[in-house]
Amino acid sequence: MENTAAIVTGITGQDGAYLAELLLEKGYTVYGTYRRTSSVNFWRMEELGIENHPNLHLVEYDLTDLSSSIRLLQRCQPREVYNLAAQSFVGVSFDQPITTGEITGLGAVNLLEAIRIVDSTIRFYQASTSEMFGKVQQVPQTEATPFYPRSPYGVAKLYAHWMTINYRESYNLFATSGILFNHESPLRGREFVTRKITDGVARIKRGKQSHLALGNLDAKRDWGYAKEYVEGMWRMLQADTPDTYVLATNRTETVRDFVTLAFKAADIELRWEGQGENETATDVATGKQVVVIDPRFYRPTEVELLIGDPAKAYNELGWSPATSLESLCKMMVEADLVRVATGS
Ligand code: NDP
Ligand code: GDR
Repeated sequence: MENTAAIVTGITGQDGAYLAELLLEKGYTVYGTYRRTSSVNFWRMEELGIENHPNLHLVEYDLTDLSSSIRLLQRCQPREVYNLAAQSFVGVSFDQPITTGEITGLGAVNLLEAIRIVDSTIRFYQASTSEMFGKVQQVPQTEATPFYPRSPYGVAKLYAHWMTINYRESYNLFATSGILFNHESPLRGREFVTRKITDGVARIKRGKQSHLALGNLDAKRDWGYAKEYVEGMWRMLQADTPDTYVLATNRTETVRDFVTLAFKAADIELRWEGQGENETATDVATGKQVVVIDPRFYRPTEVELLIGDPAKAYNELGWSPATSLESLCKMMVEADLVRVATGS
């Protein structure tokens, strides 16, 4: 492999940081793109200790702009482009459907168009999502399961997914789509439910917060470890041909189960009581209410059940998840306990 340059859009996000770390370990020159803001936030790269790596170049880039995308490719001359940048929070997409469409949907097409114009041999990875399955059609979900997205985010991602396939078929681009189920880590954003929970547990344990307010506890998710999922992304672009792959653990649990696991990881046993909006969890040892429901966190439409079958990724790429949900949850709680204790 002569050209080992890769572009990672969304370098400031969870997956961007882990993917950059992986590619740097493999000897790539990484061009990580971030959007212009008044105060850039590189904390994830700092936590991984890669922000000053000599082969990491941080590039300001607007993915809603085609000419920026063209110049980016001309300047970096990558072998691979990983499109991870997105308005990725499902809840916000209901309030900002148009922005979500422009960034999460059309953003991918700017890059596909730029590849077609600048160098059609560049390999492209699109960060597709299990949110595209939406309303349950069949389980476990596979590459062949019909889509029925339930949020503006899911719809925007589905557009980008089909455009990736369309560019693969129309122009023979190496355009691959990874349909990734939820993946978490200590680097997960605090707005997502797992990190909101582990951060909340750590604050409650350290006496800095009284309780956690959550939305739908019945939603079931297939949660894996982000660091392993970025390895899957890389493997997809090393395959002989472009394709679509599901990455998942094939285990599903409710949000409530994750809450119980997280408190357990901090040695707090819970007693659940009530139903619906009146459901609560109490710390058995102290008798204090530590979980309540706040309907503001409900979504207008919900994805009730996700469980993926990663057999194709295993058979064709040799990829499989290794970290159990218990280990993942413990890792996140322990990291948050340290952060809360040190104020970091
Ligand atoms: P994050 O939310 O942690 O990161 C998203 C990245 O996109 C950040 O770098 C963010 O930049 C960037 N971004 C957001 N808005 C814009 C914008 N307007 N212009 C340019 N960049 C922008 O997501 P993850 O790392 O968890 O996910 C990576 C990708 O994978 C996303 O596309 C997500 O939708 C998708 N995905 C994630 C899954 C998961 O479980 N994590 C599952 C399946 C798919 P900034 O820091 O400036 O906000
Ligand atoms: P999701 O992740 O929507 O699956 O999208 P999120 O963690 O936001 O929600 C998971 C489930 O938990 C329920 N929930 C809450 N969610 C949040 N954020 N906050 C709460 O207080 C809360 N209470 C209950 C939600 O209703 C939902 O059912 C993530 C993102 O990373 C997407 O970008 C990615 O594509 C998908 O995973 C796969």
